[in-house]
Amino acid sequence: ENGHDLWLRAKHTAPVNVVCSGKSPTLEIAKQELHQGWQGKANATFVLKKKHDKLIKGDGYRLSPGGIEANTDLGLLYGVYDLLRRQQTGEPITEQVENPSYERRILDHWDNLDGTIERGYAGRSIFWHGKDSLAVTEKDKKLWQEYARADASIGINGAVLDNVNASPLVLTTEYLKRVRAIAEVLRPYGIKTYLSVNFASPSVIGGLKTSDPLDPQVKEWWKNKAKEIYKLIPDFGGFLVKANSEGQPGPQNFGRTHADGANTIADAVKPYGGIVMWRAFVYSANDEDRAKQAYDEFMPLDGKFHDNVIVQVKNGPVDFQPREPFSPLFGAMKKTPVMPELQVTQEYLGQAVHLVFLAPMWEEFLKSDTYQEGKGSTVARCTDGSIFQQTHTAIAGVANVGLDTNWCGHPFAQANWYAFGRLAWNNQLSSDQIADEWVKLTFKPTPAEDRTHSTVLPIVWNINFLKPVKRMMLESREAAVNYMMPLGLHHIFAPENHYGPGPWWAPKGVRKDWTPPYYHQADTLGIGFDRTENGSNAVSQYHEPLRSLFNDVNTCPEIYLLWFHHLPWNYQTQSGLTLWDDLCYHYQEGLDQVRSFQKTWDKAKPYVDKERFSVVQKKLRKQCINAQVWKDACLLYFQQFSRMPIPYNIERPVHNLKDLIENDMKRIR
Ligand code: BDP
Repeated sequence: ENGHDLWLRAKHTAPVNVVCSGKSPTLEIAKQELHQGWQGKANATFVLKKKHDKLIKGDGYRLSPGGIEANTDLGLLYGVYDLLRRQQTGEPITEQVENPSYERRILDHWDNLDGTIERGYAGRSIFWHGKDSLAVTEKDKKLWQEYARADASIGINGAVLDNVNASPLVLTTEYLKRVRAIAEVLRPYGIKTYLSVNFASPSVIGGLKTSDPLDPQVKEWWKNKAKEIYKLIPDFGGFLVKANSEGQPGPQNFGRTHADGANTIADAVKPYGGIVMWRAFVYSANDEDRAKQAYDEFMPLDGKFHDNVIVQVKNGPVDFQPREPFSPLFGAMKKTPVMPELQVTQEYLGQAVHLVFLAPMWEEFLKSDTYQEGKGSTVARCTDGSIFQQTHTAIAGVANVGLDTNWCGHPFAQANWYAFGRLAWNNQLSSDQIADEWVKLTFKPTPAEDRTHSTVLPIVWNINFLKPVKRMMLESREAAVNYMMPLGLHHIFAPENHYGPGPWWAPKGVRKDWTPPYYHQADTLGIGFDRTENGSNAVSQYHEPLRSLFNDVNTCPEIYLLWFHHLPWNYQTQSGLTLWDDLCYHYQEGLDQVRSFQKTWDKAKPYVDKERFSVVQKKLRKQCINAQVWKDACLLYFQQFSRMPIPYNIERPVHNLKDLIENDMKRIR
């Protein structure tokens, strides 16, 4: 068992008679999946039928015990995956219509053309192996097909094939040919290809004197490029752009706005139905609170973007932290469609070492109420078209997929890929439901399978494996928050690799907003970033009643306390403890939680294959060691300012601060 099969493990158990009159590569896949995965009544007849039905939207479908109806072939395929999932997990198959929450459900691969992956922790790229390996091999195609199948099985219908820090080369003909080959494999599974593009491409590879988006030659260049691409890939999805952010070129280099830049590129793909996803991840090295900058730059442009542009916004206002409040751009922009960008790869959440199930974080985000159009204006509703009229709706997840045999590095990181797809399809799903499905699909032994343990009664398996493992997953994100940055702390990571702690890291000459002390602001008087009206006033970017709620320390949710407030060490929290003591207890709690995960997993041993058992066991051990480092590093460092004792009923640190600072925290993995 090497984990390569992900959640797609249904073995042929019974013959089925599939009735389907249409013909297409997608329908062939649908039929094949049914034959190979059917677990219903033997020799039953199952009908796949294209039918125009007003209740079915986009690639949605109507599922019933005897068959599936959909408007599109892809809808039928999605219905088949749903049916097979229900057969495997034992969920009822009653008549129901399933429609996707978002039109575009996209994975962003931060894959560089040389095969490395920015923030990838599961090996090298499945798409790129460098400029000397642009020829497509059978091995490539097999892997892309497996990838496409996994995506389609959870409803993902788009893939951005290269890093947002984009190389202009991806738009040259030799690379585009490889993109075409990838697109051909992905197409029958309903996955459109997209590319991240470098804003300076017209001058870098086009030989133009400028990349000014208002220059007629530049406009012409983008139009011709789009024409070339659509000739190769008629269903090409469009472009993703990171501009004027972290050193990337953009329209501001030419005195133009984000809207000018986005519109020029959007106009080029418009005739072919393409879109531009323009990222709002911008912040410059100035005195303005970094958390405010995306809103400040983009709000004035609301309504200025052409209708095939979607502004892509990270869930939080800073950067994929273990916990952030939602970015105030959600809901605020009313005339411009906004799409959430989530990070599936765990850059700031333990990478491929820590077991952290991200669905609870995304659920918290999607269900956050922005109040923009009154109560109930959740981020989910502000982005899926149910509140604002939008020509396009979309959601993106930064992928955690690489060449590792098990795709994601950590067996449980597969659950985050799964969860992203499921939430993109249905943004109302609960984390509990997603974890339940994933654990059953990924680990449940079928009677036909020859596992080392004897046949496990489902009920025993449910009690001894499903329940505790699910509980561990559902608790794991809060555990990470507790041992890394509880009570609203954020971005106190070691630099660059963002894995271990580095609250002290602030060398001279480094941009302040790249150093942890900028974010925690600890001094002898207290800790936390003052974003109230008396501080940076970031609270003003939120709609009432949130603005006042966050602004007032007495009503600010404690999970965001130090995000919005700078408070004295002896400030009394809701628990009745001093802030310092409460912080200590949170760090201890996080560490204790990881220890309990180790026990949970050890107890699960009889119910899981040797291989995955041992991989996860080893990783949990590392996670525990690292959680201890996090706790000791943060408490010993902050204690220099609080000058208060660590509460005597929690464990003493086992490291010395000096050693921790001298040891390169980047390498604690
Ligand atoms: C940060 C990552 C960096 C990305 C950047 C982005 O550390 O590697 O390039 O986000 O999203 O979190 O553009």
